[in-house]
Amino acid sequence: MDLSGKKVSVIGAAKSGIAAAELLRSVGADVLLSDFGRIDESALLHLENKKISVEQEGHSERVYDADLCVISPGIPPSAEVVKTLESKGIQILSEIELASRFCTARVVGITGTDGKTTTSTLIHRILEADGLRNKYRSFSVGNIGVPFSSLVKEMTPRDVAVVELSSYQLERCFTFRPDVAVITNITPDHLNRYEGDINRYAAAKFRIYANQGDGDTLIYNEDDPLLREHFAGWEFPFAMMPFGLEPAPRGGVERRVVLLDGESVVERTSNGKKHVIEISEFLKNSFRGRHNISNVLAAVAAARALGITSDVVRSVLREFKGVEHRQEFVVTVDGVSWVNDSKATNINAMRQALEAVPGSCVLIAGGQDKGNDYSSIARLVQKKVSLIIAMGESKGNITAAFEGIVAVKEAMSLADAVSIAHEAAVEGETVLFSPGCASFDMFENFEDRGIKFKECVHQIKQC
Ligand code: UMA
Repeated sequence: MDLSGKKVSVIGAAKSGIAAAELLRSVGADVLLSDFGRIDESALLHLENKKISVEQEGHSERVYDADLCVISPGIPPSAEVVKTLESKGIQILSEIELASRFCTARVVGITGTDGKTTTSTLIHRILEADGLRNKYRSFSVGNIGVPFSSLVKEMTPRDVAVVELSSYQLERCFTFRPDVAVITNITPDHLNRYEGDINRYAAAKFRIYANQGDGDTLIYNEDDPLLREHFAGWEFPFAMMPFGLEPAPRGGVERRVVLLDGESVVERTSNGKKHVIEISEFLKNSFRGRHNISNVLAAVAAARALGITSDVVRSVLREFKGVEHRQEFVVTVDGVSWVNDSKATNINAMRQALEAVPGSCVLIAGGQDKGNDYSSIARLVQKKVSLIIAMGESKGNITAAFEGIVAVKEAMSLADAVSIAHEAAVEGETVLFSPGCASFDMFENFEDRGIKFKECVHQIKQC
């Protein structure tokens, strides 16, 4: 893509926007980085050093004097600036699309509502281990927190980019073509951005395979009803690798990575079945639950598609201890296990965490509600939860949904929630912090929320 001398506006000056602006500047584009809020001082200094023009506290008319626009994922299609760009016929690319146009490495793209960070991390670790032997590098980028644009120019054709992709990032992708694409599942999330329509949300996710073709692979979870139905009976111009914990549907594509007797992961080869790993070898306190078996199946399938041997896969899986803020075991205090699942920003993630808890738990939940239907987990809550501690903006909704089903208390702050949980939980129980909501009502992001939770827990341990 020749952007030399082209005028490009970049909208949003947080991580993605800054990385996109730097990439564009490095290829000779005339860049304007525009944010409707304030840009922090250190970022301003950095951008000034890179000779990137910046405007803040509003998008001016200069934004529309452009040949092309690159947009940050957090900016919704309904934003005024987007509508104006569209009305003026200026092409808008996502930051991922931009980066992919400069990418020489092989690409593994991972999307889905839940499990994408764990699956991306597993695939990245497997590739890192294989890369040590075979002299290439794996780059973990995208929604995981490191913009694709920030590292794409370091990548060579020998390397692999493992790109975690949100639906936001897949919007406005037009030519992005991963060699291997993974869809972990699709359940309601972010529906406020998609006018309450799960099909619009799914359509954004499906952009992950839209440009795949001969030689590429699509890996998807057949246990997910929406995905199973979507891909049933279709013929695609690329390899399909369904996986699942449930028996395969009749007449579907034969699975190449299989869970045998609920115990062993095996690969189906032309010479029969080849053992990869027993699930007892990778499930552990810090990495547990059925959903993580699904994530492992997806990662093993990706490794297979990339031609990585099962001994590399096995050694990585045995050592894998999970990902921070995803059902992360924190500590045991007085016989009570504390688990940080701050990444659970929707009901499905909360459901998975509850299912993975051995025995009963005290659940701390709440935050910024994205239109949650709490009734969908009422039975599970009744079975597993001894007390719900509701916090944040949605505490009233949570109380209303679960009162009469299980004991509910409301907390004034996270520290208050932790202290109530400490008083209430009995030996052998788990305190699960799985908010099921976004974090922005009280915290900077889910990482900030998870770190603060762990701080509170360590404080009660010291008392
Ligand atoms: N802004 C404008 N004009 C507008 C609206 C917003 O200028 O009309 C500005 C804001 O003031 C802000 C910037 O745009 O400065 C926001 O950009 P952003 O929200 O895209 O933030 P980034 O730091 O670039 O982070 C993004 C992803 N954020 C979102 O999708 C909301 C990060 O995913 C990702 O890690 C990062 O790019 C690097 O690729 C986070 C996330 O919450 C983890 N993702 C959601 C999720 O996982 O559920 C989708």
